[in-house]
Amino acid sequence: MEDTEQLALFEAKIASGQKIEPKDWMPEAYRKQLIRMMSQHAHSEIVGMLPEGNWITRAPNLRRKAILLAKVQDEAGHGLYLYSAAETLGIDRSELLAQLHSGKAKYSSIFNYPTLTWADIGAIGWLVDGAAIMNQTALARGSYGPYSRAMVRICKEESFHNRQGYEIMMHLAQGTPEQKDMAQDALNRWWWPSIMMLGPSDDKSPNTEQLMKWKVKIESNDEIRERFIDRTVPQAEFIGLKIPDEAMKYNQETGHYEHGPINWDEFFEVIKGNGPCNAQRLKDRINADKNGFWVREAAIAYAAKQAKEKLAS
Ligand code: FAQ
Repeated sequence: MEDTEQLALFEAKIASGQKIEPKDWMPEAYRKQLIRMMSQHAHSEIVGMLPEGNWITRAPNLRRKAILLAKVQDEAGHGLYLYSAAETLGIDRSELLAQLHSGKAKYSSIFNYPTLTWADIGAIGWLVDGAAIMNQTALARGSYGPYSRAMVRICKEESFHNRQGYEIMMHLAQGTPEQKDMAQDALNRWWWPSIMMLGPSDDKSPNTEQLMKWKVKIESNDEIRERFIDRTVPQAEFIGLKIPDEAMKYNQETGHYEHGPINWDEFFEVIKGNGPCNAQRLKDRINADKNGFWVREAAIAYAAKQAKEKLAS
């Protein structure tokens, strides 16, 4: 078939709500966009383990430690599903990881901020996982089969993460005045970066138009941001914390909150590599990769040995 015919078929499939599967014909631009977005997403999951991993040894009690360990492990699992899903597009994960470690690939801006107190672990679960779910429940309805299916399980796990984060914040907000201050301070520091992690405003988002046309993205960055804000502001009020935005107000007519200006200069600086922790995160990720080499080598050797024994029996 001619490319024009293939393209018409591909677009008709998407318009009728069918999924595109790895062996289906797809335009090169669709494949490239998906590799870009899915690999950035996978990198975010594994880099996202670092700021939280920082608190595993300092969790305030055994219960909190066990929950945090499980959460960080879940993020590694999400990275695994997403690298596997990206590989269905004909790229090897070693190449994707090389792009991350060389600083060429992006990962979410949010993970370039430091986790200074235990309350930051609460704020990440509540706000960062909360924002991630808003985005990912939309991506679960996207057109590329392996990506959208990976999102279903990831969203279920992120919902649990979101609740554990909110529960930490609730406890701190009901604790001593110092604990409440710690929760408020974490909210002050994580609010704006969480709003920004949903991507630049629609007028500054070059990829959205094409991605929405192909139903990879179902909603724009600003639409998702509005939904996240509408859901999160009442949650802050419920536990007696204040959103650090003097301009934030509820508009009775639209039924939505209106927020103050977002510092997009800060966002673009962070994604250029100039955020507070970019250099540290990259260094830690490269070390984690080096230190884990023997584990991967041993796992591969063990799998090969088992396969050989199975063949011989
Ligand atoms: N950080 O044209 P757009 C998580 C870049 S998972 C860095 O609007 P697009 C779970 C963008 O790549 C969090 N860069 O781009 C967890 C593009 O540059 P490029 C990650 C960003 O793709 C929780 C340029 O700006 N989630 O948190 C960011 O249409 C706790 C122009 O932007 C995903 O990756 C950013 N925040 O929309 C883990 C979801 N935003 O590539 C551990 C999948 C934009 O052209 C602990 N991705 N850029 O050079 C998406 O939904 C989309 O890619 C967006 C961006 C919405 C992130």
